Amino acid sequence: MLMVAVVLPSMSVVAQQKYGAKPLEFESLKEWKKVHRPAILEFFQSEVYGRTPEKQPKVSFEMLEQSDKALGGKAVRKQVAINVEGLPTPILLLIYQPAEAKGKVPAFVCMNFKGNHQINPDPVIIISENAPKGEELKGDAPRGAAMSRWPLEEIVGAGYAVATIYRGDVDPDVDDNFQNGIHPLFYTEGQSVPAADEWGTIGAWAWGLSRVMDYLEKDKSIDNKRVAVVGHSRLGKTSLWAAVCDKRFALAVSNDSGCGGAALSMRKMGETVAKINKSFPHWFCDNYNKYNDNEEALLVDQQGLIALIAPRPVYVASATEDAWADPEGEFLSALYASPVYELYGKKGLAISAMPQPEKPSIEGSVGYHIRTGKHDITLYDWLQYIKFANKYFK
Ligand code: GTR
Repeated sequence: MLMVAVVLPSMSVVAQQKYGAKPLEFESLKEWKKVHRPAILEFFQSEVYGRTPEKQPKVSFEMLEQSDKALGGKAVRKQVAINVEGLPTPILLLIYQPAEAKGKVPAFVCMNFKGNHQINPDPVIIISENAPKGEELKGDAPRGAAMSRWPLEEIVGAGYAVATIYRGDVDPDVDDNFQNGIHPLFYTEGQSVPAADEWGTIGAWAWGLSRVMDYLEKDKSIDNKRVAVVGHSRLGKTSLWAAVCDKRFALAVSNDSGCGGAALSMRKMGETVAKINKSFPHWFCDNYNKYNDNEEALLVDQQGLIALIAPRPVYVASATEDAWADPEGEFLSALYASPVYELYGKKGLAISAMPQPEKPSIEGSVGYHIRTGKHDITLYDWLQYIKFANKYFK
């Protein structure tokens, strides 16, 4: 997870280069690795999501609860406190994994929006102190309200573990000037907010996903070489960034991630950089504001983010009624990252034009589908991710 400052071998070449919103075509894998990859990584670290500080707090794990009779006996449930030194409350990790498994199982790591208890009505799920309560629930049933987004029986039935944490346990999704959540733990003496090139909330969430990976590495029933990171919408932006920051994620899925996720920004369709920075000033680093109504100044568009994950497989998904996330921009990003996969000898996206709804493309290392319907993550989406993951993990 440590992001070491990069010394760029050919800074002058890079400085003159603008990668834009185009296919990322380079001469050789060597050139990609030596020149372009470091420049693009540096750009996303310093101008978009912000750097993750190097100094790390102490993290420990505590098993709070365990049962092999979850989901009607189909699953083992584990609840683990991820204790971060200095953080007032633990990051609560909830895992469901197949009850009957021969050997270690692969896993999907996925952050949730409103608390672990919203993914399933299972009454034993511990409710985080940070989860929305009373009024803030806006009529949602407190337990199992997001169940449609978490088809646990299908995922566990397919032989996968699901490991989830609540975003608010890592960093609250509000513009609090970075006074709560994990940011203050990283401030150096005299510092009270992140510097312009330091992480915002998406960077913090990605850091949290890496702590889940730390736990999974210690859990002997999980195969830590077969862990996919999945996220929907703002958490899809986060899953892509988490996969860039942490190579232990062997596969990444971005579901309807839109602006600042998979979608190309320079198209200015749906949500734009200016709009996202205005509505969510805490998601990205301060430097990202330079690109408000100034997308052409970006060194590279969001296809660069996907390319940074290569050669590990990535799946990008869209929904037909999700114009705000610019489905075509999400598709093009996957397409434009593909030449980098080819440098590694892999097939990128196997198609070159936007497919029909419900016609997924999973032949290459870059997968894509567009589903009929709204901005959401559904059973249909998950079934495609399972199929895609099976190609690499089974
Ligand atoms: C919207 C935001 C999107 C997306 C979405 C979500 O309000 O504009 O970028 O992140 O929220 O997370 O559901």
